[in-house]
Amino acid sequence: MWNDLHPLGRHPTTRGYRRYAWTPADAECRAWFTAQAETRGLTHEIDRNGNQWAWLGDPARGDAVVTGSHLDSVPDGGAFDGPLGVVSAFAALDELRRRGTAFTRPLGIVNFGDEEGARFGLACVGSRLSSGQLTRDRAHRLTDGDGITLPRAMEAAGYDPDAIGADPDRLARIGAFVELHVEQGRALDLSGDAVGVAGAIWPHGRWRFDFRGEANHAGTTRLTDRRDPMLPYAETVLAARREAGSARAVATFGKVAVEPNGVNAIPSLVRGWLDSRAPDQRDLDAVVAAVEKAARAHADAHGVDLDVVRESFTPVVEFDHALRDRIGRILGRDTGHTGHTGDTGLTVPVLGTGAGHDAGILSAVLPTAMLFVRNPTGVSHSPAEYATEDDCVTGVLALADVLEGLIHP
Ligand code: HGY
Ligand code: MN
Ligand code: MN
Repeated sequence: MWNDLHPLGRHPTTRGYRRYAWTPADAECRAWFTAQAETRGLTHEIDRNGNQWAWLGDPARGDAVVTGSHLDSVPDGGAFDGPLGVVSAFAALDELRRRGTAFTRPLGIVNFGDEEGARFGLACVGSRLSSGQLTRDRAHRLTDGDGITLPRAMEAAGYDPDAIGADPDRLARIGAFVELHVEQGRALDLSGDAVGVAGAIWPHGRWRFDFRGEANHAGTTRLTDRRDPMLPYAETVLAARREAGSARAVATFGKVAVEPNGVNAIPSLVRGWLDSRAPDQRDLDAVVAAVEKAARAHADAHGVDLDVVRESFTPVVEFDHALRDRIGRILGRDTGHTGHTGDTGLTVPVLGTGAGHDAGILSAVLPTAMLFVRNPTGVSHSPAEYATEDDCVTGVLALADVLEGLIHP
């Protein structure tokens, strides 16, 4: 299963993945999902927002147990972020069938569309739309770097952009959603555990900084006559690192767009995207405000105009404690974890994370939980992202235990 998915959307030289929403690579991954569902005799459907569902049993009966994740990637992302959760979902179903589990509740497997927001800039579009956290109008205004809007991209892929929107009836059928995900950090490597449970997701967001200066000749324009937007941008990148370092936060300018982007031209416009995250809202607000303040001061000093637009934001997520603890007991009992017993009394590590997930978005409307699988280097959003096969198998068995425990409490 893994080997069938592995080559899809992988760049031949960087070896990273470029599985962006509504592109041919995305369609190939969707075809893979459909094939996996069909070989298992599962019914399958794509909902109005492009999320894919495979079902054992009739979801209309309600109280379904659902697991899965996403198949799209960041630019040159790794093989595990998202796909590990979807492959493990199908493998866990195979394991439950091997065990002879009686499925007294509908079991669903999901591939959420456009979780990374790599093309249109907003994370978790599929799950935000379905849970009513993103309106159709706002989604229709999303535009990629080539000026293609989300509706145009959906139509080109054969989907109806006017159908998108909240899907409360579908989500009301779900009793619990459990997402397995490769850890994007080293907590499990440091604790010596193969699997952990998510406690919370930090509040996090994306802000676009538009520095507008004056295009001019790089060779003939005196330094004093310049209004060069690259300078306040560069100083703001350093300010973001400084401000995050002085707070319990992270801040990254990982994407920049320069117009006209000529070697011998002073730019007219430099667009930089800030990704910032912190354990609590107060820290996050303080860091972003400080970065914006610094950016404005630097822009003024260079005679450059600045606009700051918040493009994506997710408040802190505290996963459902009852579901978390139930899963922790299932895992602690079955896997004999040597992990530390935190304040939850669980023997399985409970991890906070700065990474956003569909399980975080859906936690606003239904009980959700996450399992993390050890990532020996912690590296993610990179072709170097990795998890050992042994740990991935342990993750599948843990997910099977959890699903069985939820179906047969
Ligand atoms: O950016 C994130 O936290 C996630 O990978 N979408
Ligand atoms: Mn990711
Ligand atoms: Mn992910």
